[in-house]
Amino acid sequence: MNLQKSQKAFEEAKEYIPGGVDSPVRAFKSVGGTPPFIAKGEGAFIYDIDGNRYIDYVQSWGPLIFGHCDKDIEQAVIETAKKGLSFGAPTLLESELAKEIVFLFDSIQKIRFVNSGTEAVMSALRLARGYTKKDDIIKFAGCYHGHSDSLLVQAGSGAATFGTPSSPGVPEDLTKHTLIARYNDIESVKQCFEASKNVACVIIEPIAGNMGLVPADEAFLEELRALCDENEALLIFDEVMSGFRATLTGAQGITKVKPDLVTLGKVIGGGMPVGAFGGKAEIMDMLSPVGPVYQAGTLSGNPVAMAAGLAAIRKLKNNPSIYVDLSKKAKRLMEGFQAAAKAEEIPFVTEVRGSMFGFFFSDREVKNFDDALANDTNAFAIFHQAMLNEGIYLACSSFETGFISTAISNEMIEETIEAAYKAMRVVSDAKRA
Ligand code: HOZ
Repeated sequence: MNLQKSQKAFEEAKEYIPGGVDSPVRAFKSVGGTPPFIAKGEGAFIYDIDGNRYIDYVQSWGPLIFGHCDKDIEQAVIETAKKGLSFGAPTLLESELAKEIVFLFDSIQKIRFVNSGTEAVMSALRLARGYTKKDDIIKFAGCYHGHSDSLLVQAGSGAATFGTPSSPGVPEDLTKHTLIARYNDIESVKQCFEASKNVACVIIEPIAGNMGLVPADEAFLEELRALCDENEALLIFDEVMSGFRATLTGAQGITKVKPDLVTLGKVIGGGMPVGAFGGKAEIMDMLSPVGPVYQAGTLSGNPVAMAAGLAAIRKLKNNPSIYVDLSKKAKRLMEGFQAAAKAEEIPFVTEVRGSMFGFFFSDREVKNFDDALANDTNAFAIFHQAMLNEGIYLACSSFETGFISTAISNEMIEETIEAAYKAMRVVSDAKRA
């Protein structure tokens, strides 16, 4: 594959931007090679500046559930942009999107929009602390909730990819309020509650998508809810990734457990930068200007992002069968990858939740961060590179998740599986060498 122009662009970018990227995993450091610089997207495909075409299973890390350049979203963006990009004043679009989300999610009575998942989670934490008048939080090793200080402890995603799950620059004075539990292990949560009587909230990705794809067990979530109630702590579901991805209502379309607060992002912006946090009215009304908990943002709820989000959410709401189709495709893809691994006798496990899929080069089921860390990241890197050579663009770390968009056809899934057979052969050859 010719990546000459991308190589040159990457070298130049490194002169001006740390590592040449604005978000670490994009540098391809853990899989090697040059990240293709993207020129454009179209439906299921992205094209790099050397003219290579790839089937895109990253989908901008989740938001693009309809693929690239969806006509309805594109039109909503263009029409809204023509009327002004931002006002820093209320618009009807904000209430319209809020209404759609409140209608869909039982656990959300009120919602506030921000600009990213990081901001949503950071604000939800402050709200939880302000509401409960307590300081400590419990998070799970391997869950990633954005890069705000309190949460960059034992974090997944890029932090796990680069082996720095806890970052320098985060004062110990802050992280001492973050207690770490083990995903899918209720005893570890009990221990945290025993260690602190000052827990404001437990935050969890109910479908973890940042240590690879690792769903929480139903019984675990139920016990977590009970523990939060017993200890008068709030339960926060971080559905930035799973919201509108796993089902129309994210993990909440699968589990019966109801959180007190929910964070959203990605799909609700239709590809524009958006985040949101919402929950019970009584808690949300603690926010300024109604209550004392301060939170603000100049570009929050900006009209273009709201319009893109509305177009995306309305399409999903009006076509709920989309999820059945996406899930079928994700399952077929993972069955195909599994068969390709088996053909080469490579230990391999897969997971699917709606349009989200994940896989590990591992001989055991992955239930938590320790299991995820034990996967063969070297095999993953070889597989990733081989798939890229076949024109298949997968997330460039085993601590991320893959996504199916409605633009991906059954034929493309079969083409991807064929590529996986070749790529598994490359992995197998490399292991024998
Ligand atoms: N770690 C992010 C996804 N979980 C990557 C975001 C990006 O690089 O755009």
